[in-house]
Amino acid sequence: MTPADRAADRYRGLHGHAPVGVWSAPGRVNLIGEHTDYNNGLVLPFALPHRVAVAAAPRADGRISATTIGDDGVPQRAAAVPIAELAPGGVTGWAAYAYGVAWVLRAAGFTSGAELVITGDVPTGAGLSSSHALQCAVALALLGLAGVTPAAEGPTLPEVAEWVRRSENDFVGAPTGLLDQTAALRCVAGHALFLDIRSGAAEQIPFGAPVLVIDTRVRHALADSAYGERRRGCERAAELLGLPSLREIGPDADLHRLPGDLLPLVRHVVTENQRVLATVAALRAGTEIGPLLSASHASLREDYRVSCRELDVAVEAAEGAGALGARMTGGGFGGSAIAVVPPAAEEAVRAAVRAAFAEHSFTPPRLFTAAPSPGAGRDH
Ligand code: GAF
Repeated sequence: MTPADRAADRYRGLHGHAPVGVWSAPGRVNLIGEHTDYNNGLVLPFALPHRVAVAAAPRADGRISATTIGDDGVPQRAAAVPIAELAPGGVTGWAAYAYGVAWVLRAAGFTSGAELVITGDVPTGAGLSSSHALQCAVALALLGLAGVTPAAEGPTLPEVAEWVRRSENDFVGAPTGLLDQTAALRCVAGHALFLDIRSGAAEQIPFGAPVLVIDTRVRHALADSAYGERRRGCERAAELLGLPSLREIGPDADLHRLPGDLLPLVRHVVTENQRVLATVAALRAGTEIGPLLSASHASLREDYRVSCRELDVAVEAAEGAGALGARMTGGGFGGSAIAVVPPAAEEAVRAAVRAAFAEHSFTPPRLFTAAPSPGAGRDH
């Protein structure tokens, strides 16, 4: 059963009638372009086949209410709240992600109540953007109940991505960029999405090959605070250089004016944008992208310092067993790595990663291959 079918089925079971519709959105991996989005830079994500689905129907009382179905199948219901009364800090936990979207849509003029049932198969806490999949599916569901399909009429998908970012920054309180929402909303099957955050220009780059995803199954406590610190470091560096963002760094910029702790951050962002361009060029030319992925990982480990032992072990083991390239994907400090692996080496790479994790007494990793899959949309 797909997440969309399961959401519809569970909605019927919980509420005694069918939902008006079901909408879903995928998780993502970022092929390359890490920690560049909030620096106005370049990213290249693709959508996973795993999705979060939202079955929805209107409520006449102006309230939003949501139930999630956990991996164990047990429903967890968040209290119904009048949309007019939603305010940052007023809702915590998973419900903040869903209700924050209603809060931001209220400001855009969408104020009707809704009953939601949410379920999905995007691994949670794995750096694969399950929370953005949830937020984007909720956004499409709430707009869909109002009779609006983004792109066809009314708000565009980039506008919806911007709303979702605002709900995450201002309602949930996480200072993230635009990568994940845009990936969930705008990716298409068989392609990676080459996105320039500064200009908003987006191009679909054909990329059909599955990559190996290695979920390390750890997320270090440092992740959230370190993300904010890195972001503030980049903003401070741009300010010291007198630039609106690190994207505006030209070839003549005197980076040695920067304090020693900021220089490596800037070096990562500048070289990562260059690697995204080189990866897009390699995909177009049909040449190898693996070494660019490995160089990205080295830069995230040495300069940006957002990797961790488990991610490094995964990358080293994959490369040592025949992967053409590998890197952490997403924010870092745990979560997932990806590896580009020739089909003939896949079994050896999987075995090597498992063996390396066992040798270090890490929790066994979750391994799966994923090919670029469809973005968000209406299922029923
Ligand atoms: C997380 C954030 F949500 C994204 O905005 C992005 O910054 C990413 O980390 C790092 O590239 O997924």
